[in-house]
Amino acid sequence: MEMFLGGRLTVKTGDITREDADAIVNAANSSLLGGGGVDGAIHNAGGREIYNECKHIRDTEYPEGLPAGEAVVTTGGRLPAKYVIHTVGPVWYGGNRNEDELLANAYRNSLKRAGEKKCASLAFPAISTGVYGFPRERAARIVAEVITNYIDSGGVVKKIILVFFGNDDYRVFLESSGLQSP
Ligand code: AR6
Repeated sequence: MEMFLGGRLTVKTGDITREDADAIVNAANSSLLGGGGVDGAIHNAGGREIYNECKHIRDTEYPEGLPAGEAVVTTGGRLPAKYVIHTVGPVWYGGNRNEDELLANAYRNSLKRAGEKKCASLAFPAISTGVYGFPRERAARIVAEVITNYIDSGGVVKKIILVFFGNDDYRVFLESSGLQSP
């Protein structure tokens, strides 16, 4: 585990479904109705209540699906976290389809939603770097920049946690993010 940005950013390995933060972020897809990877793990661990709220949001607010870069909030169900913030990262098509900006938006809008719910702590998985194929090194630089700017501009979420599922992903992030230990 490493800390950055005056202790406000924690970078670690682990299973995000076990994080005891006010909210955790789900790397969902536009359907909001579940999938594999971290999405599957969150729905499995959190239970049916999360799915039911996602379905309601889908039916009432996003009949065409949640666009990439946007974020919505549900209960955390049986998870330790009070809320799950579902965001959709971009699918990587090579870098010329606005993927960088969409990834930054997914992080920014998740932080915004967490702030609206007065969350003091928020944990993120490595959005888009699994099935969606976003290069990990490039994602690391973007994520570090978004979080640095968020903290510098006085964002209400006091503690941000980046949870990497494997040691290799963790190491790549630390080597690529450009963040300096205090
Ligand atoms: N805790 C933390 N990180 C995890 C966990 C976990 N329990 N499980 C997986 N990861 P992915 P994406 C990591 O593929 O690329 C889903 O089917 C994983 O190792 O889950 O945004 C959705 O429904 C990787 O580093 O998300 C969408 O269809 C990271 O989480 C699609 O995948 C993200 O991998 C979204 O693809």
